[in-house]
Amino acid sequence: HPTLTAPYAERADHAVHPLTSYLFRLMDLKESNLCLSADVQTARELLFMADKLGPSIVVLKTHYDLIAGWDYNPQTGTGAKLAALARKHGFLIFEDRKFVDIGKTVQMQYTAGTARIIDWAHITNANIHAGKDMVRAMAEAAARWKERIHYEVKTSVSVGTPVSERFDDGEEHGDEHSSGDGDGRKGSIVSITTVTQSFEPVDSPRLSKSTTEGDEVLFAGIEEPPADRGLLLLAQMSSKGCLMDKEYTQACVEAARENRSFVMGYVAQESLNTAPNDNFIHMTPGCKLPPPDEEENGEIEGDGLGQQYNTPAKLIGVCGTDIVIVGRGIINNGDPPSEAERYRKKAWKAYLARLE
Ligand code: BMP
Repeated sequence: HPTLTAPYAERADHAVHPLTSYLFRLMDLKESNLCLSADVQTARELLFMADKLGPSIVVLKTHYDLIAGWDYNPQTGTGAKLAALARKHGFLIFEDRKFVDIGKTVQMQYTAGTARIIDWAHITNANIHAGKDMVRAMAEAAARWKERIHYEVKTSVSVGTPVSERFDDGEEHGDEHSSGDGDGRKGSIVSITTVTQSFEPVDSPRLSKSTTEGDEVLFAGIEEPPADRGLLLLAQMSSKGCLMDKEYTQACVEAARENRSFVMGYVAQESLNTAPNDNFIHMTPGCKLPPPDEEENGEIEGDGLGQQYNTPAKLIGVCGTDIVIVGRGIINNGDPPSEAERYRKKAWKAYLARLE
């Protein structure tokens, strides 16, 4: 596994995908390899958690379809608000949608419909059981999305202008949007703001590297993420009795290598970087720490519904993942921001130990 002992900063320099490169740099800068799985009940709680825990994390993982009161308005809704918090604190948004269908359907689910995931989620993921062509379909959709963003920036049309007035490329841009807060405006692309607005620097001792370079305000020494979208392949799962076999996982590895400009890496339980030039990023759920007063080498109990847990030390240090994904371990704690810091420190320590 060629990437196990390479520092994240070094892997940033060699990453094919611009967003992977950005994420590795963000990890290095924030000294964090923690992703929060923000599986809370309401949009209000989601935004609260994103704001409070933002300084500790590099990725915020959502399941938009389990959030009550998700506001679909492209300019003022939950996706737009999350995107603003992502800019404020410097983290990427990962919608854990686990797309699985024929390519055409997946393209539509990814870019249109109610949630318009592509507009606010930097990263999403796919289960390739239906065949790897669907990865190419999503890559094409993301490339079209990027072209629109570039066009938007070049012509500096203001945010909030109806898409139908901004583009004349014969594509449907979801102008039928009706589930927002009803301000009568037609749909527009939330992520335009990602490109045109600047970060609000955050006051935190660990993130004291905020600087201004030229006209650009840099958050914690890093610019805004590139206007790219990335995909993680769901190669292995944490749940008991998971039916994803070795052959399926290997098919994910092949699909990743064939789509390096769109696939950032994997959701998996171990490192799948086996070839010398593999530099994919790995994110791993099923992560929990024992309470602070208990021994860390003890078993961590599952949730009784099939979820199985490992510690950050094992997942990062032994299994070789890059980012641990933690949900209930943090959210169900009485003090989520402190608990997130406890996880961040443990996971970062495991990474530093791996480098030695
Ligand atoms: P928790 O840490 O509370 O067990 O949450 C884990 C999160 O990661 C959930 O959002 C779940 O959907 C997701 N997940 C997982 O648990 N195992 C996988 O293999 C893939 C996942 O996306």
